[in-house]
Amino acid sequence: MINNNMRYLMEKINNRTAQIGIIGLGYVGLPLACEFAFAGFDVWGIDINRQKIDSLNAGNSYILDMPSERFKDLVIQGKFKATTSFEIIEKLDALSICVPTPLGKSRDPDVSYIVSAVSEITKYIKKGQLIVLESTTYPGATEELILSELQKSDLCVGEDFFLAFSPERVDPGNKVYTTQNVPKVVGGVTDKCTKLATRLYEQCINEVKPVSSTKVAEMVKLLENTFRIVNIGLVNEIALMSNKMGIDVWEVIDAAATKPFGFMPFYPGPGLGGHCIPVDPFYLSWKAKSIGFEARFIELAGTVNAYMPYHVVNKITDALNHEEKCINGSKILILGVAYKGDIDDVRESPALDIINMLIQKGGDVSYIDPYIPTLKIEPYALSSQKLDKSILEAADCVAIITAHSNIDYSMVVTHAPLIVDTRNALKGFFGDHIVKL
Ligand code: SAJ
Repeated sequence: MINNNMRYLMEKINNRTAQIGIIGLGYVGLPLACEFAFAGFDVWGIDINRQKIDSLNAGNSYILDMPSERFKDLVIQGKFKATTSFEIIEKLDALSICVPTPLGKSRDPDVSYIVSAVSEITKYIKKGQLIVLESTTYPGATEELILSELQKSDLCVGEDFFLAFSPERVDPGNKVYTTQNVPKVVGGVTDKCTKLATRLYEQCINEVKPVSSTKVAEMVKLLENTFRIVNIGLVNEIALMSNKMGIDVWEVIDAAATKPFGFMPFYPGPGLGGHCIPVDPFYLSWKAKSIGFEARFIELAGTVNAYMPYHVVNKITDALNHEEKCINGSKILILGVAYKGDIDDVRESPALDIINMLIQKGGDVSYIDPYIPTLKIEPYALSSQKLDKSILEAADCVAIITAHSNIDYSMVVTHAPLIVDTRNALKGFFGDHIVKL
């Protein structure tokens, strides 16, 4: 039975007069806020970082996927406003939480950002509001961390307020799949919660997939990213085996990828970076462990992927050794340090571990990455060099760790005396001075 709260909110969603709030204005929250604003809603962005708020209110976007040219019109039209004050929640009808969910030092889930956002929401929550958690977390977290807190206010979920989980599926830097055209999974605590959250996202996202509960929605996201970490771990192990057998794993993968069904290519690399794949599956394995279940695939994939930076350092050591050189005292130029190609993010990038190990072994290490002007690897601070033939010729070894598409690889092949290519960036180039993963 639909009550007045639901009817009233549904009406405001349908005529797009609902006031929308997004907590956390990062690579997930800001594009989502903009999609609601482009759809005609008035949107408030809430973030604790004053610098971000000031930049956004000045019409400047710091997210590559949301260029300022598009963003600033929303600010000029007054459709998007940003604030550090959570008090605005009192004026909102719907609220999405898009805060980070990293791993703590002991690689356990760190849900502190969700907890602090919820503690603010409980101060200002009012009847009739819809709250959606988007941050990736373990199955059960929406109810354990949010529902339990909000119910302390004597408000009844599904009647007085509505609560759902909807996993973010943002692929930073992806020009084809954007917030608007990637199907959105939504699961509510009650049917009414699911219906309201589904209707809300339908206003700005092309396809919305309702599921029966928050736990199903939470598990959908974890399956998606566990699928990746396990398959990346598998292909890294195949690469290690192929290496020992003298087989070109890249040729193997390309040939296997001709199979039109039942196969999906993944590629070996120097390790696993980013804030999703190396993190999300460990939310699942942590929760599984808490109920006495060992998620062996996740743990094994983690072990294999964590070994890859060491394997790359061994490849560099062997390549230099072949030239009767050693790491100690050699000029080693790292090409690409972001965690994946064509983005400006170094979080968990394997390049950080590789550079640290090479410096520890006495290597004279420099790097080039057009997306990353400076790099801090305690206690070292490095700056990106400019790619030219002199820096290539001066290096004892060039290691391609991230394959940005805007690098002139023919210059690299022509002028670098020795190259360790961990990404098959030099596919189609040949030479005895090229060593592949
Ligand atoms: N990687 C490999 N081999 C591969 C694929 C990735 O070594 O075959 C490495 C990358 O170099 C990177 C790490 O794994 O260091 C993660 O790469 P990713 O392609 O999974 O990129 P992410 O971390 O940006 O993952 C995001 C995820 N999006 C969300 O969680 C919403 C993921 O679900 C997407 O599938 C992925 O983008 C994507 O497909 O690009």
